[in-house]
Amino acid sequence: MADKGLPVPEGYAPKDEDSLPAYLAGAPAVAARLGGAQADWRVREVGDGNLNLVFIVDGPAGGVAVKQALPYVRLVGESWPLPLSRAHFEQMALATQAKHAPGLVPEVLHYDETLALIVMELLQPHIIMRQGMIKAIRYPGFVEAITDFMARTLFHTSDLALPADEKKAAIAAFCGNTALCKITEDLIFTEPYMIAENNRWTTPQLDGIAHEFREDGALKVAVSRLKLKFLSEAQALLHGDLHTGSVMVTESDTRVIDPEFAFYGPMGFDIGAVIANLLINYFSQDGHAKPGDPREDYQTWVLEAVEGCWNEFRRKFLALWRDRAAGDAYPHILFTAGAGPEALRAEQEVYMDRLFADSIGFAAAKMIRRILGLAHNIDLEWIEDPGARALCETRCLRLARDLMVNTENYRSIEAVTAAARKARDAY
Ligand code: SR1
Ligand code: MG
Repeated sequence: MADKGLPVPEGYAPKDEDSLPAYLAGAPAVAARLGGAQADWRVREVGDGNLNLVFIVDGPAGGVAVKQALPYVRLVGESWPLPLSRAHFEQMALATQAKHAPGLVPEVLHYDETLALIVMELLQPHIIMRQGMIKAIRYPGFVEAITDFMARTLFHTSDLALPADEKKAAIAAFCGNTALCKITEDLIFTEPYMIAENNRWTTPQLDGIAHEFREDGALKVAVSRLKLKFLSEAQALLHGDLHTGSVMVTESDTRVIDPEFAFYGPMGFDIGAVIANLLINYFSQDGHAKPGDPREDYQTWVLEAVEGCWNEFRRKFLALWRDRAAGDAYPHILFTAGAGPEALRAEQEVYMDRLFADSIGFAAAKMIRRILGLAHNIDLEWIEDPGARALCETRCLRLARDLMVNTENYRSIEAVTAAARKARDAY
């Protein structure tokens, strides 16, 4: 038993910089990656996320990253218990993602279920994409990589690719990740629309809009429809937290990390997360621009990335559906002869339109939660002047509300980026 958070299994204890080397010395794949002897290894705790401990360990031959779950939410403290089992779901998700999207996730070198601890290859010289975007660094390979990741992981874990028995077994394997899903259900789909202890926003500047959103019946219905989808549509294995803080990049390499929120849910939730976080960055750039450091060209790049993310995802997903459909949905036998192929092509358009609408709705929910809810994005948080920050946030909130309530008005991703430009001019 630990003295903090939830009860933990016999043998669990959080590692620290002193105790980690001896432990890693007992993991052959890790010791080989580090090289030399235990005494040569340098350990730093670098976790700045909301939930876990993260260590970087350097040895004479190379480095590793170590992620260990705590029995509580690190951002809040021991008062918010959280099960260690999230590490179990994370390593299962990493294995599935590595199978379907090889080269786009970190290699897992070692996993310890009792310690809820995963050792991965150290991604070097990668940085968290969000931090690069705040400095207006472009990532020319991002759209290609993230759309590969989403198209492959979502398609190959869906009923379009899997026989029903395999799909149901996979749902069962992930359905215990309920505590992490509950965080999403509360923090994204519920609390930003009510008075809640966790909420915070730039005050007093956003007090009015926060109140307006709490009184907005149409918005509450729209977000509740999205919540119902999140609760009930087990379409595919989601990453579950696919924001730009879950992506590590160089200018030529992209890796998706941190799938501890993984579960079978609606595909649009992952796609929307990517779109939302790019749009948040787009609006934040006005708060980072300075004389001599204009950000308009970068904003153009960000909106092109938004468009690329949907358009390339759609093209790749449809190509997989054409070439690799082996699942029980849309049985081949019904669509091979006569009017079948044409009917299937028409249905694929309908399917993608529905997925687009879901993605835009989920994107909107994620934009709102990062401004009015508990966990904010440094894209906006690092704008020091509260007035400038509030202006960027207001534009983002106004767009998000329209995307969520009037989703049917947005028939293409270009309509979304045009509305983002308009929101920037209007407020
Ligand atoms: C209490 S956890 C808050 C947020 O951090 C994670 O990155 C997820 O986005 C979660 O909603
Ligand atoms: Mg994370």
